[in-house]
Amino acid sequence: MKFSRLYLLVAALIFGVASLAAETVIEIEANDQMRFNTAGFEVVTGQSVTVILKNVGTLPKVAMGHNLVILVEGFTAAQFGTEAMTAAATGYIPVELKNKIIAHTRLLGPGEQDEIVFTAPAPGTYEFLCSFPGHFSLMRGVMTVTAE
Ligand SMILES: [Cu+2]
Repeated sequence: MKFSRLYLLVAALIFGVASLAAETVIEIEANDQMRFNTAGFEVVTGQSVTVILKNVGTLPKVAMGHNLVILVEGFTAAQFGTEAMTAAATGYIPVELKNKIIAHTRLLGPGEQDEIVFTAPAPGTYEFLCSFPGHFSLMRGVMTVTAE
């Protein structure tokens, strides 16, 4: 009896450590060539995900600002990017599309960075983009969420 209790305690401790390790941090760079340095990344459903976006360019924000917008499943970067072009007042995040967003950074000027934290949604593929006007044709990618 004592042994099995100890075993459960040890198992609980190991599981606790494993849960902490399930957090993941993704770093993505955006540059003056209108590119992210990755075409996508993979996370596990239910995981706490931190995405850090760094604008490593030097061009002014009004000419080459970048953000990162992760969309709900089934809504495409092209759909969002097209509508976002006219949403300058809200940092190219259209208010009417808030329900299509899982998470987004703010719009970054040169040398700036921002991070977003969210829980990885259900397994599937989720498009992300930079919604600065005209950037989505090159600045887009896919977040793949796998099962546990
Ligand atoms: Cu951009």
